[in-house]
Amino acid sequence: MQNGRTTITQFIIEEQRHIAGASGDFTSLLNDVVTACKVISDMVNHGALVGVLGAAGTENIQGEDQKKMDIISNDVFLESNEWAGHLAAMASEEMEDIYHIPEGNPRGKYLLTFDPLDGSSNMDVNVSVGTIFSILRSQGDCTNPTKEDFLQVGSDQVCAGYALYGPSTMMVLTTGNGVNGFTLDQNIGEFILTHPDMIIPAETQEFAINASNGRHWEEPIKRYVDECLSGAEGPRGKDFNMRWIASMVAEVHRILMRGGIFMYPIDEKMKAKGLQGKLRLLYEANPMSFIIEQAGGLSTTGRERIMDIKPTDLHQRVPVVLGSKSEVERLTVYHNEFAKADAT
Ligand code: AHM
Ligand code: MG
Repeated sequence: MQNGRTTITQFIIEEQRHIAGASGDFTSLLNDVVTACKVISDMVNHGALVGVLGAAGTENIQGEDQKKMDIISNDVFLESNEWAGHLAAMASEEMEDIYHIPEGNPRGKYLLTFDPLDGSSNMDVNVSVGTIFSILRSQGDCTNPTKEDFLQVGSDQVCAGYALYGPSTMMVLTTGNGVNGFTLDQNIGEFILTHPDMIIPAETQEFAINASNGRHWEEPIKRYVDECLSGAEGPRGKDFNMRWIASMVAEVHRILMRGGIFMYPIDEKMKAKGLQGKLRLLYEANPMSFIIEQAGGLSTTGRERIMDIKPTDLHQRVPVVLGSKSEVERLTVYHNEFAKADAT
């Protein structure tokens, strides 16, 4: 406790006490992840003062330009988590192959996947960015892990979370027992429980999509967005609001706080390039899906539940439709109706 307030460490320790056979390994791992996020938060916060803005001049495995902070925050995550002996290996959006724990360091039973700085194109314009992570149990040999060990369905995640570097820095976590939010108290350097038992409001009148891709969308997405835009005079009978921050962490956080739906669907332009979607299953879609479902929402590709997908590749991409339950269900119905009409 901290002046009657619950710190994130205390919260995790108390949660783990209810789990039979918990050895303290997981608590300790999560502490290292939290430390990494605090370090990244500090750098994001100081921005130009510490020379971390701008492009790195390199590309990641997906052929995307890397920002300086993409590389720095990736290194911070590796350094914070490679020494304590809780992990068998790590995988990141910014690295082509899995990261092996250096020779001489102890190894453990968990795997860590992360997107160290999601929405990093927002860094240079001082808009919210975040870190997304997921913890899996290693299924194979802890001493000699392979890429295949990471290819687990999302429903097998042990823990998922994100840090949001916004007006305040927040950490939102699930270990499969609801979703809790913590705010970083900069004065004492601790995350404090400020948002217990987060639940996504069921009713919503807000949607989020990059509308500049509108001409490439599939019919079900076009129909859904058209109906929202028709407002009170249209089939939905109410006006909708729209947001697009281009920062998934900020977008998901808004949905947790006041409801809504977030869509990054597959479109004709992606299909022509042989892409399955924009967002990555292991580093973005699965952890966010775990959080959304634990907060009472739904997360799908439009066609199937994201956490049921058996990954075939470390950097696999998927379409993402997540948020308030009734809206995601409506989009699933539109996809099913479209598929039926297409088959006849
Ligand atoms: P990143 O991991 O390279 O930052 O890309 C993921 C981000 C998401 O945070 C966001 O939802 C999306 O890309 C925005 O894409 P776009 O610029 O096409 O709107
Ligand atoms: Mg990302």
